[in-house]
Amino acid sequence: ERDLLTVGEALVSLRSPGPLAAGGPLTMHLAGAESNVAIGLARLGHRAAWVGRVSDDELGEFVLRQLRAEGVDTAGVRRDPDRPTGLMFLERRTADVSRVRYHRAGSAGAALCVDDLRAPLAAGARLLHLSGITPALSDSARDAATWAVRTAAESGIPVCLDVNYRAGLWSRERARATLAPLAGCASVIVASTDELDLVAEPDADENAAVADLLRRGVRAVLVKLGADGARAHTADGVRHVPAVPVTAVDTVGAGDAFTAGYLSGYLDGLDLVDRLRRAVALGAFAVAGHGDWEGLPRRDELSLITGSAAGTTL
Ligand code: KDG
Repeated sequence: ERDLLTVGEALVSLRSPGPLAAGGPLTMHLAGAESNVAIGLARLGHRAAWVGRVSDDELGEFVLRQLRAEGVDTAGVRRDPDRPTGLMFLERRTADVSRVRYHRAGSAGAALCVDDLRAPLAAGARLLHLSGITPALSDSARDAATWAVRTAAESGIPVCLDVNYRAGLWSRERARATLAPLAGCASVIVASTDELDLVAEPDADENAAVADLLRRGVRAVLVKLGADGARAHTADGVRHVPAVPVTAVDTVGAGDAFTAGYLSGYLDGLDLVDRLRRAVALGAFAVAGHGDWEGLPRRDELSLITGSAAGTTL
């Protein structure tokens, strides 16, 4: 059986080492929150599948080749002959500041619909993962994401929802109207502190949002704290783990790596704190290397940054 099914939009990311307006060389990479998570799990030896739509041209081919090279199952991917693969420009503006610009309106990924997901979901998986980016892409993608989450929950497949708010795609009010009801179907919610009120009441603080989510059946609420590590809230209370100290060179993809680490720990049957430790370890690998997912570890590399003693429990 498959361990993980993820649903989302994969993008081609074009990275510029300096100001975009000055031109110069760009490098081409695969990006996309859900495909990043799938790669993170595949690197650790789990059977991960990604579903979405890509263009029927060279860029769609590039996305598929990258995912296949990483061992991600792409059998359910639809090639769309009429729409382009979405682009993301990542511009390193200063050593510490990068800017993101999307060209994704009307993309193949945004044309995702319920029918694209029927067969992949019927094939089953131990977990379904989605981020709040997918329902923000279009009305049909919102319907597809909602259908997938509800169908998985009804058939007993635990759902992980990463809020992943993207201000360029929708307002906080629209995000909350879609994501708050969806969150009640999830087993795991991943959020940063400023995203929690998007899955609960407006202006809810962390404790109020967590109480609301746990009351609605969510089993674990994971709060990413960046360099301060992460907290997990469950019915048993709250646990915190510190971050793994590394030299951060690129924070894009860190949240997806964190989620992949947590889900890997879940699939391996680790307890909550060890899941969190694996989550922050993968987050550290992501920020310590360039690219969304390129620096993520294989299983035998987990101890590289955590020391061999910690590595044995990871
Ligand atoms: O989490 C990293 C993602 O933000 C990046 O890969 C692109 O999916 C993406 C998005 O929509 O921002």
